[in-house]
Amino acid sequence: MKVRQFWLLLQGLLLGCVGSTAVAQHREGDRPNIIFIMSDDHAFQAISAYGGGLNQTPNIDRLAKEGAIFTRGFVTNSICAPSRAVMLTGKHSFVNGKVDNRMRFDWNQDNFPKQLQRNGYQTAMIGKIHLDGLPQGFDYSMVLPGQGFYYNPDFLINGERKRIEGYCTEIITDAALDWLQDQRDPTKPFCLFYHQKAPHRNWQPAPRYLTLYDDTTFAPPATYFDDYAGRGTAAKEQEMEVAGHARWGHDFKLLVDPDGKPTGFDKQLARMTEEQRKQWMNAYEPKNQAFLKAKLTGKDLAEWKYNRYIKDYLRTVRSVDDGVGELLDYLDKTGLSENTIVIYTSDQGFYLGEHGWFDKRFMYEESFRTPLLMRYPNEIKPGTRIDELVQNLDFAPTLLDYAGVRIPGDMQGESFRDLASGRSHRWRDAIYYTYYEYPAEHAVKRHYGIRTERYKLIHFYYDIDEWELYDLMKDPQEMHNVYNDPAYQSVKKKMHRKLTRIRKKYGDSDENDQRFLHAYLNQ
Ligand code: SGN
Ligand code: CA
Repeated sequence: MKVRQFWLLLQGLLLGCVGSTAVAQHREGDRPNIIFIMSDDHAFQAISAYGGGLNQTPNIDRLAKEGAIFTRGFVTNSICAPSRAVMLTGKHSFVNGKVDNRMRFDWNQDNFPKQLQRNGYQTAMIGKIHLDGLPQGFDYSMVLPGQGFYYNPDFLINGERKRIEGYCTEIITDAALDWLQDQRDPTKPFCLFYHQKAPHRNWQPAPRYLTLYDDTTFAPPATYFDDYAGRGTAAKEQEMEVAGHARWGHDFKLLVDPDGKPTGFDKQLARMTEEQRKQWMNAYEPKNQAFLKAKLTGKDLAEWKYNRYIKDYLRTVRSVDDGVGELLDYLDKTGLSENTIVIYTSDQGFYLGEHGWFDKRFMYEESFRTPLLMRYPNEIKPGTRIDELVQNLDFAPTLLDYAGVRIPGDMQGESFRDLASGRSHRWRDAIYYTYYEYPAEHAVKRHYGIRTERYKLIHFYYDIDEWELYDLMKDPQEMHNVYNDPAYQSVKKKMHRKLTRIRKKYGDSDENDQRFLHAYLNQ
């Protein structure tokens, strides 16, 4: 029997049982299920499918092998909550209104899960969303309030607060599997948001991975000791250097600093159970004591800090990858793999020591770019590689397209469904970026800019007025601002023209920038 006939028969039987006309309109076999996996601050450099060489992520890599890897996936605003708002609405920050982490998000506006719901999908949101208020567009939500905790986190389950004992990444995976197994309505297609908090700062690993990489020494990236000489004020004045700004307790997990002063990290341990604390202390105290005894200085100290940072970061990534594996296994086991789109992405990229940094926010590549992998056996050939400039702005229209739902005219992104299937390679030649959260933690100045395949033009404003231009082909690490280089004057003019055009296309302006600045300074 053909698959389609089988589904029709099955739906007929179901209809007979439940007598619902809604089921007749939305046959499960017709429309794909969606599992939208997002982790928080997961750098593409820490996914082995991207070839970074740092770690192994065999489960996330499966999506690249069995589906598509996007080599130029970008965000529109490299910070958590705004990025999620863009992903939900398909609109730039200055249109959906959530321009920085502090501003309130208006859940009453339309979003793509609401559209899916209206069109017969069952929807659920499990994990980190970082947008306050009860999530709208979901039949079920189980979300971390704010940033959430790694150990024994609280959740808001359909709005009701409950503390769950265990490790955050594993709890979120279990909850996603439980939802698929027990709460899913098999007569409807589903869209599940499975969103991890990890590997967000402060990078606390799971009990089982506290000593992973203890026997490895990681060499910092080539630009770790960057002195920012080739760039302007913004790169120099940030506060996100691993060696200079990360904290002894919060980030490096020392109970006392090298001068013997308590760091306050014990307060974080207080959240753990007796057993968790014991395991933690057994794993960290020997390495902490060895560090304090060694009395490192200068370059050695900077390299130790990088190692403590990257190991904890990669340990948390390991649990994320495990969770993806469990989910993919579940889909295989239940026969759902074929008709389920699985997307893996992050709310933005992250610096893993490049330019000496952790955190994100900048329009420079490591934080502007974000991992993007997608599997959908019905349409995407295994081993597909996509180099076009796609953005998180495109998720909403793309997923609506797959679901057969009309894409609202006011969404600003575009469906990349045809790119993924190889049906067409007609695509945009430039993408637009904005960043607003300044003055704030990490001191990354306000900026906006445009990126084409080869060039990037950025304008930093508010307390400075500086332009930067990068030739990404000759200078992929963005070490040399060529804005004033005579050889680049015609490129510069062209990029300025493009920037003006793209700002107009999306409806952005200096007035917008001033309006959001005013709101920010007066909140
Ligand atoms: C916290 C972190 C910052 C991070 C922001 C935003 N500090 O404030 O390092 O930039 O979140 O991250 S911490 O002391 O709480 O660890 S975001 O991903 O939510 O935008
Ligand atoms: Ca984030």
